Amino acid sequence: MRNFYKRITYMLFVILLPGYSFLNAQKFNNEIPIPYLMTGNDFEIDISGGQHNFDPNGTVSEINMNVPLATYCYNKTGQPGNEQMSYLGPTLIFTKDEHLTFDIENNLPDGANTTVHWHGLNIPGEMDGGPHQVISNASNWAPYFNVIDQVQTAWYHTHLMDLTTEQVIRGLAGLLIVEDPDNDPLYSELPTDYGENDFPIIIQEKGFVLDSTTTPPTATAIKAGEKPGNGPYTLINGVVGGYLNVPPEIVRLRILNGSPRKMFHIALSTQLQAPSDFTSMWMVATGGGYVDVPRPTDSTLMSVGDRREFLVDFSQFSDGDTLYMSNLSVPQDANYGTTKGDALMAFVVDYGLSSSNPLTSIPANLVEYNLAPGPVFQTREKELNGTGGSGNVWTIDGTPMDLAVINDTVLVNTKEKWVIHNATNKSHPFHIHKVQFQVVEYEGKVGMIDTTATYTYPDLPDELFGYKDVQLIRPGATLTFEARFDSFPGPLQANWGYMYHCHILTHEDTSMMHQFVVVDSADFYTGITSIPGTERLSIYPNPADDVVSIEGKFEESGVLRIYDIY
Ligand SMILES: [Cu+2]
Repeated sequence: MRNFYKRITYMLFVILLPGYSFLNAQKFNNEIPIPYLMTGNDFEIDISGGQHNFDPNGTVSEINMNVPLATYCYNKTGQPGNEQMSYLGPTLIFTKDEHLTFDIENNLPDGANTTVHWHGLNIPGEMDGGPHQVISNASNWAPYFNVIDQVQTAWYHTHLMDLTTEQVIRGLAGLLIVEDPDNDPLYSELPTDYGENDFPIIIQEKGFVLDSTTTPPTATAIKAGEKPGNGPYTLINGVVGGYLNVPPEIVRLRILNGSPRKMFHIALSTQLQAPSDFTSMWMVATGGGYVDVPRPTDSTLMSVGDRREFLVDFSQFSDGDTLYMSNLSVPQDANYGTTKGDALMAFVVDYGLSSSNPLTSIPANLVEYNLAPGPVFQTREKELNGTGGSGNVWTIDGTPMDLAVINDTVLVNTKEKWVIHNATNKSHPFHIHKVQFQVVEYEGKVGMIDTTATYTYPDLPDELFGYKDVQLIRPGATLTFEARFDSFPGPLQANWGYMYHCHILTHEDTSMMHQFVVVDSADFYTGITSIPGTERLSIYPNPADDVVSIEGKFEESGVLRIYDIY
């Protein structure tokens, strides 16, 4: 009976609005969930399967998605008022200079292993949560580290070798905010009332598998070219057709593109279709922290893995006004899939809402911004190689990812210059762990700019400005960045690798990844021998004063040199 009425409603709609295609009858009637906050020094995180309704109010009725689908999530239950968290995870607040401990339990179904990577943070390699730190099914991982990073919006997600795409699509990602209430003067100046004037916006492309299993394809299928679960629909914080009620104030949006593959070129407008009149968004932070001054823009290209924070002034609108966040066109070489509908979500201005301490004007200045100090100790050149399509082989420098191979050894507490050339015919978002880099030069097409040019710091377009750990590199372009590989309290853990890779997850899962270690001078000048767990080579005892044993499996010939450094 209910379906019957629905059908009647659509018929009326078509009759009343002739000329509208079905697609244009886009509805925004799922209020976007705001992931609950977890704060403190001890974090208990339970990773499990769940059932999640991505469309609780039947927005996308053309395929009837109003059904619960199998998901993965962090902390499904146990948080008062948030028992229904069944996709993504809570927003974690890390306080600068605090020591944090974690108890992370893997209770995923079907014996699945996983990892938890803290994307954006400078922490010891053993705590990084990359492919080396596998949390086996039905067991725990207890990382610990000090928060030394700048105030920023980061995120956490699975980084399981070959299976990151599948596990992110199932739901293993969440937002992470580094705060410093005591020492950050902007903490009291910018909106920080989470869920009231400071909103997380997690954008993800989504396809739906509506058969009886709802299971995405396997890693083998991904390598054969299948793109599981990515598709034309767009989730905001885990729902399609999302809307958010906002107070008539300047609010802060912390936007994360947590998609498996797709770039989003986002803009705000009161126009739903073919928007041309845009509302300014003032960029106040990139992934690694604040920029120098609020930078106004009509639109911004968010590549996979990117975070950006914006201020938007909703006080200029009337009660009940609706703004749409649209996805404008992206360059063809950065297009990894179409988008259904004209807009990703809606913002509804609600004069019944207000925050306790509203911001009334956009600040003139934020922070002082300079390149990291120190001379460049070493320059590295990398090339992104490969082609898509059948076989789907993407690499860095022509060599596929090998967990047993250390691709780069970096001397701790130095500044390096990395030069990354994209020799492929597609755009790739380059991501590096541990550091926040600063672009010093970029040659080629950039962001939405389709003409080739050379940009040198400080004359950079907004697309290249700020502290970053991800930068989209267009085909033929060369990115040059500087980064400090600084130490942190506690041991270096020099033989645990950090990843650098393309953040299109299907590319990462198909070999477009390498790893580096950060070592002290003894290891830097003599070389380190192995990465734990890969069992290619072991030397013991270390240090030794009499007998040294060397064990390992060798599949190729080479020279092994042993130095006495004392
Ligand atoms: Cu890529």
